[in-house]
Amino acid sequence: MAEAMTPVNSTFAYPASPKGNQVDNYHGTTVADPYRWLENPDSPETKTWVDAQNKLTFGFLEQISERDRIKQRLTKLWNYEKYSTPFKQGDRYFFFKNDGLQNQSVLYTLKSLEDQPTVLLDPNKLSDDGTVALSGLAISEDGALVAYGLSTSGSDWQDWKVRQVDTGKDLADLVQWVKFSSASWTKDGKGFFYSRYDAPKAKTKLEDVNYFQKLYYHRLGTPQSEDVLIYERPDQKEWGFSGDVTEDGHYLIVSVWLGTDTRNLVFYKDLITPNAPVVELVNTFEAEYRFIDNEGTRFWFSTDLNAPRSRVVAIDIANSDRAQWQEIIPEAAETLQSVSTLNHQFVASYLKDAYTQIKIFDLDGRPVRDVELPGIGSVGGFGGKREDTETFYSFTSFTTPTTIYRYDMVTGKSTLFRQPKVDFNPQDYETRQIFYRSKDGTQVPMFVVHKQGLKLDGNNPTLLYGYGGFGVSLTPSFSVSLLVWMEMGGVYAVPSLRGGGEYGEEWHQSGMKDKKQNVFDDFIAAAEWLIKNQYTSPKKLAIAGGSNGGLLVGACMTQRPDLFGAALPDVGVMDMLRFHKFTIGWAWTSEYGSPENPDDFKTLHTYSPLHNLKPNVDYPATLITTADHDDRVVPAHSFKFAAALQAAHTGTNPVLIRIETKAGHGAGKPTAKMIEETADKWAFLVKTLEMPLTPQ
Ligand code: X97
Repeated sequence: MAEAMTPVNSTFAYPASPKGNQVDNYHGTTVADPYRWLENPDSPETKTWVDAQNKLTFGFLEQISERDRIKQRLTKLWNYEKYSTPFKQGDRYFFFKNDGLQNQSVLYTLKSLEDQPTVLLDPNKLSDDGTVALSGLAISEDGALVAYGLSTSGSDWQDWKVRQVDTGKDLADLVQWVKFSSASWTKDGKGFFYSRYDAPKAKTKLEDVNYFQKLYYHRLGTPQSEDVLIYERPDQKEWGFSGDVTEDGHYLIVSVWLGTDTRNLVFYKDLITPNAPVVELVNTFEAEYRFIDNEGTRFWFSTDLNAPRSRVVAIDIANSDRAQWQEIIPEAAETLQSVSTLNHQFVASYLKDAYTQIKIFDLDGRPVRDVELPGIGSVGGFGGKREDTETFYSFTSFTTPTTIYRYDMVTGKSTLFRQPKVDFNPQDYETRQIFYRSKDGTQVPMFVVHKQGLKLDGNNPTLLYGYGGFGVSLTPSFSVSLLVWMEMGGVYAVPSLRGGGEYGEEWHQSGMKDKKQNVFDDFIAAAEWLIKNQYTSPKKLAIAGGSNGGLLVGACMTQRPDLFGAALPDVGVMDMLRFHKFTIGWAWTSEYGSPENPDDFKTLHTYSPLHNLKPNVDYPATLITTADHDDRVVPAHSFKFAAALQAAHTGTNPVLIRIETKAGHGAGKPTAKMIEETADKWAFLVKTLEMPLTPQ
């Protein structure tokens, strides 16, 4: 390792990040990787570096006088009762509720919705600091048993246990090394299907690659070592398997997934006929198939086969010849997102310009009605059994806290079920959806939210947030963090970038692999639109995103450092040449391409945030965030990017990294940590965007 150097500019003395001499040859191109040593999270050097970075970051944040006040306001507003949609299993209802500031939501059960609910599972009791989270749930057919997955400190790894609903007591069962899996009970309630990996080495379980997932059956009352292997493919290390028992209990649907590729295979196994084999129903990766339900041998799937915005087809497994497949609900102008069956009808959830529409069809695909929704927002729910006539859904928008409605499938009437009380007036805010043109002329929608009566004087602090990948859609939703940002005078803007799923698989593919630059161009064009239309100016404009959105922020700040005042890349993929070497990173090669492929390497090298920082550039004020147990996107991405940014950067803007402890990629993060993190980010923006704070 070379001599330790401490880059100093007029404000900050960054921790020493010694440069090693690692150089790699990619298809004839040599690429230096001086901070390779930061890939080892357990070395004394990395630990010292992390401590020093956090010391500098928190030292900076603590000096921001508004930080405490922001935290107080967040805490006050966050403290309201939050309900999930209730769901029914056997003769019971279940739902989640968070009192307000509880670190984790609590699972309740009750026999009738008028009864007093009883606590079934309170994750807050499982740790002192809320770092054990419920990350999976499956209830047996009769509602008597609950299989539940627990994740510790934000890791993707899960332990599954089983609780008796009547007694609230756990059985002795313990199922370990589960990841990227749900659980599905056999109808007799004697056990459940789940997927797992081989046990990793304890020391490197947060970094080691995950290959060879296997599908198992766990029989209640037996040790995991006796679980029955249902399916594995030693010849296909990348295949993953998810097992779902059909509502009639007759079949196990085995969906084969290949990383984050949207295309999958579909196999099934007859659970009634003893020793029935796993049968291949769809055995080429050419489209996405999502099982909806079945009536005997007639299986319904939603699929994007020859329909990028998706449609519903019926396949008779007794005669599964493709020529015999029937189209039930054709592709529409809107994008089909999910389908369930209730009251012997299909409930189909669509996205129109990134907001939800719900349509009901009969089982032959004839339209029945549209569900009238309270506004432009996002809807979840519509769970239940095929014969149920009662169901529940949630509605949220940028200014509507998640509200729960009961829906009667027979009358088509919605009735308010749970209305949260949050201390703000939605009328004080306005949401617009505008459409702008990206670099190549593509029209992109963007939600813009802010206080009513905003002055378009080019001077408003603005937070531009994006994701842009994996077919993931960003749809309107309420958050206290956003509300507090707007209370401080902030504008919030969310474009529906290419790479997302808002307009179906074509939209997704137009932001993938060698078209990834389209995503960054869309984000940059969004920034330029906000500036041109007098919302803000570069000095007042911050960009934020997490995970694939952290990559987005990293790529855009390296391409256009002049365009942004601040950047908040959270748990980002920053090293596009090595992402495939850790945990599940290889799964993203369907989206990004692979550094092992010469053409893909060229593309990746042109935008990889880590490899596109230039010396002596005045980068935007940057707060990189990550966490020590992030085993989805290992923190090494953020560590290496921070070291390289601090070395390359000139000027007085702070470029800092905040490393959270006992936390991961985001799922299951305790409320206390979320509030702290948001307070730190907003304080960072108040300081670096020089926001005039009006007292609250
Ligand atoms: C993942 O990396 C998830 C990794 C594991 N995984 C797959 N396919 C999923 C899954 O590789 O869980 C999947 C689930 C949701 C969305 C997409 C894929 C799977 C599919 C079917 C059955 C079982 C599992 N994801 C990406 C991520 O976290 C984005 C969405 C999920 N990234 C981090 C991408 C870059 C940064």
